[in-house]
Amino acid sequence: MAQTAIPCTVMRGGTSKGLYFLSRDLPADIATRDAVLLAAMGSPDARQIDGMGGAHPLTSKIAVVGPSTHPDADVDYLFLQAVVDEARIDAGQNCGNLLAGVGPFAIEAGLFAAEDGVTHVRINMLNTKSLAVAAIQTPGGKVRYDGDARIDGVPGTAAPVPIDFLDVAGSTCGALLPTGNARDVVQGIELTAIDNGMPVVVMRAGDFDKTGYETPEELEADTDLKARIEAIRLEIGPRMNLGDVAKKTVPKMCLVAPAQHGGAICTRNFIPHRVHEAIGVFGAVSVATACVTPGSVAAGVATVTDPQSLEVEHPTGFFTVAMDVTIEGGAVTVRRSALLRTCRRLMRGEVYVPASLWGGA
Ligand code: NQM
Repeated sequence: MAQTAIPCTVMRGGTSKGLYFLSRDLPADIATRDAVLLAAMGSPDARQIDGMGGAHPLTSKIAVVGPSTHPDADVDYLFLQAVVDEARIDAGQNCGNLLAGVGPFAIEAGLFAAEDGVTHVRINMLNTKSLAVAAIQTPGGKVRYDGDARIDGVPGTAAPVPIDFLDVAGSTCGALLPTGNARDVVQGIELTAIDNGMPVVVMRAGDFDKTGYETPEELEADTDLKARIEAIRLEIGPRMNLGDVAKKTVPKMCLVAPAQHGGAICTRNFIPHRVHEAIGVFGAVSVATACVTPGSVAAGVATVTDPQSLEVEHPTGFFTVAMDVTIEGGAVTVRRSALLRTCRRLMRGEVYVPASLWGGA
């Protein structure tokens, strides 16, 4: 079979892993691009055996990076989720984990010149039309991957990649509280629908007769629970301005319980059908925002000692979200949120797809 070779880098970004491409190396036509990316990943197939995907949503991710089309940014970043067992590339959500690798990838690819010391890369996140600033360690003008920063869900330590978000509130749903309420009731379950960078539905684990401290495997094995959560997701999705969400990866469905280890809140996050081993970046930012939103389901469960810095507990540790929020008359305004990630370049080379799909750039 004739094959087309496409330049590609594999990176761990935060607690996820994916393929990074320069936009100029992929087909411009979206249908052709998606067919090429599905072939590169090996989707649809539960094992993704004929491609690069890792058979889980967290390892079946793609970052497409190119020159900035925004006057205040240095590079464009488009996140694409390759659905593991369906022939579907989903551009309907952002990913703050792969985001951590975008700056290093752009510098290594020559898209953006590094400074000696720390290079601030301003990233135009195309999925949510919002901006992030990532600080990349670049001693001597070269990306440094090793360092002392530790994030839960990743073994060992690496160079810190602190990331700031300025304008992500309501970036997918049009409003921080897209239903207009801090609390709604759907199918008898009280919930908070929120979007501070990721559409998330927060519900009490106890309302499903769960502790909220189960492992992801235990929750995934409970088919009744999954069916109830999916039914709520399908009903609340359109009310969050997301339309029919049957074939979408948003909203994420988050079960919360009181913190167990001194954090603000404990989470188990359905993304939306598998349960996250940790929690997504914007998922954590959205849950943290819910914790400081008066009247929300999360606020009723959380212990918030410092609204500027919240520790979100998840199955493999903590996710710390720094926030600058003002709360006036029950309305929350998020000025800025920030967090720490790490990343590592794992491989650079060419990924092969059938030439029958695309002949190359
Ligand atoms: O919420 C998982 C991940 C994500 C997305 C998901 C993410 C985010 O952990 O910003 O990072 O919820 O799909 O990579």
